[in-house]
Amino acid sequence: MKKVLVIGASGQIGTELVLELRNRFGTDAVIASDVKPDCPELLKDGQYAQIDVLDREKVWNFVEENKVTEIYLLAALLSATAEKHPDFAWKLNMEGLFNILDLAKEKKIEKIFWPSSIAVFGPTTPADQTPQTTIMEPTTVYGISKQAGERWCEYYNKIYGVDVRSIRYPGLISYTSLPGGGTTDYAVDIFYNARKRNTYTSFLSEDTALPMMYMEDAIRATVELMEAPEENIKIRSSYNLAGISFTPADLATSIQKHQPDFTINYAPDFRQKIADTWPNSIDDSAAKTDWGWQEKYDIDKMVKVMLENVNPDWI
Ligand code: AKB
Repeated sequence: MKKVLVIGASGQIGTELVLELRNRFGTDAVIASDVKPDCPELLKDGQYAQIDVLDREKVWNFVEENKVTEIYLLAALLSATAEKHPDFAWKLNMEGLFNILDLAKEKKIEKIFWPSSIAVFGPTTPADQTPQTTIMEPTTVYGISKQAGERWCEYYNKIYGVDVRSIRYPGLISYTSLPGGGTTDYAVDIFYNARKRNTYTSFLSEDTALPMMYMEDAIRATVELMEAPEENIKIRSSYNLAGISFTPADLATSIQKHQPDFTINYAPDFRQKIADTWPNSIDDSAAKTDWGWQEKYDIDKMVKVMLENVNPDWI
């Protein structure tokens, strides 16, 4: 029987992923967990456990006691926070991954999802339509941890037969919970500020193009990848995934179609340096060929949904 454990369920991806998995496989089939003691409001209909992925013994006991078959490991420190806490970022992002990979190596679970990121690329990577396989010299702690993680995922698959699947997420845009600690977070903050103040000061410059994606597409991609037949998954490091590529100025123009008086200013901070090393756009033809990936949201469709749904009182 399928029993899914989502680790890091309180985060931006986790909340929506648990909702979608419960929708597809039933509430009882999906356990939400996070290091935080309290279950997020939206996930209170099902099982919740406080789990620190770094507590290997607790994770392993929990998995055995609850007969978990699949794990989605989302607990990680993102790019901006990782630069401030490099030691802890490395520990959480790497040790957390090993704790879960080893569970599958010992045949205690069947399948793992682990997210990588566009942060695996760096200043020497071709920035436009970045290919699946290319130069990867990341210069951030987060990017280095994700690149190392990719190599380990591929190794565990090749050497131990672990069924681990992964996506290089672009910046993700959603309204059910706030993102935390990423370089792409401006593309979420802007909507709260647009609704509350009709103005926004972007921490990235107006012409900084980055790959982004609306959360519904990202969640669908994640579940489609995990449900695809094992033989279709040819890439065991991580799949490139493209959605929408835009700059802060493009985003402001799209918002102005709904709020013509909306204004944007630019005050780049330390995150600009991180963004400057990341791709402008991504080639995701491998994901399309191998498991039939297709995005549904363009910038205008995403902007309309975000403006309609963000809660301005959250900021
Ligand atoms: C971040 O900005 O750190 C993340 C990512 C692109 O992985 N959103």
